[in-house]
Amino acid sequence: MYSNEQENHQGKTSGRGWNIVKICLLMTALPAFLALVLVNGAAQTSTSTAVPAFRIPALPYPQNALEPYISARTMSFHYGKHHQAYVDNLNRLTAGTAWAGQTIEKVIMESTGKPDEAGVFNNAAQVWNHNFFWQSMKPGGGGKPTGRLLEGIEKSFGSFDEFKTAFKAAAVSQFGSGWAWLIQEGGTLKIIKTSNADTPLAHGQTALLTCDVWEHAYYLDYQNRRPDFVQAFLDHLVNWEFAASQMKP
Ligand code: MN3
Repeated sequence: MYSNEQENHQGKTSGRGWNIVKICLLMTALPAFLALVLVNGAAQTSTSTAVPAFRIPALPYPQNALEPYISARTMSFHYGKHHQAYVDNLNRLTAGTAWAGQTIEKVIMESTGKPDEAGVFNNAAQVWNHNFFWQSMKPGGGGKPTGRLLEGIEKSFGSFDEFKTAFKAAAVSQFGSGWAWLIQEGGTLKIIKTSNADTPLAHGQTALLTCDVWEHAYYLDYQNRRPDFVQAFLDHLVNWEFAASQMKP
C-alpha cells in the first residue's frame, strides 16, 4: 500500500519533471518549429502564386459516349493526343512570358495577327476551339434547336433544313484543315469556316457551334468521307442547348 502510494507519488513527481522537460523542449523547439512552418508556408505560397499551367478541361462525357458516330478510338487520339498536344505546346511556348497564367481568350486576342507569335496563337486557338467543339456535341444530340436560337436560324437561313444544308456545305468545302461554325454577329446568325487554328473569337464574333473538319477528327471512323461525318454531327451529335447558351442577348 505504502509502496504503491510511493510509486504513485514518485510516478507523479517524475511525471511533473517530465512535463517540465517537455515544456522546456517545446520552448526550445517552438521557434524552430514556427520558423519551419513559416518557411514551409512561404514555399507553399510561392508555389500557389507560381503561374498555373493551361489545362485540358475534362470531356463533358465519356470517350465512348458519342459512338457509333465518333468512336472511342477517335476520341482517345483527338482529345488525348491532339488536344493535349496543343495544351502542352501552349504551356511550353508561354512559360516565363507575360501570357503564362492568363486566360486562353486573352492569349488568343493578344497573339492574333502577329507573325512572330503564330505558334502561341495557333496552339491557344486550337485549345479553345477544341474546348468549344467537345461542348458542341452530346450523346443523343442532333435534332432541332428551340426558342430564340431556332427563330434566329429560321430568320437568318430561311429554315432549319436550309441551315443544315448550308452548314454541311461549309464544312465539306473547307479546303484542308479547319472548322465550320455557326456564329452570332450583330443581330444575325452566320455560317463561317476558318482555316487551321483560326477562330471566330479572334474576329470579334460570337461562336455558337463548331464542327472540327481536320482529318484527325474523322479519319479513323470515316476515312475520306467528310460529308458523312458532318451529316452524323448534324443529325446525331449537335448539342443545341449549348449553342443556345452561347447566344448574346
Ligand atoms: Mn481537332
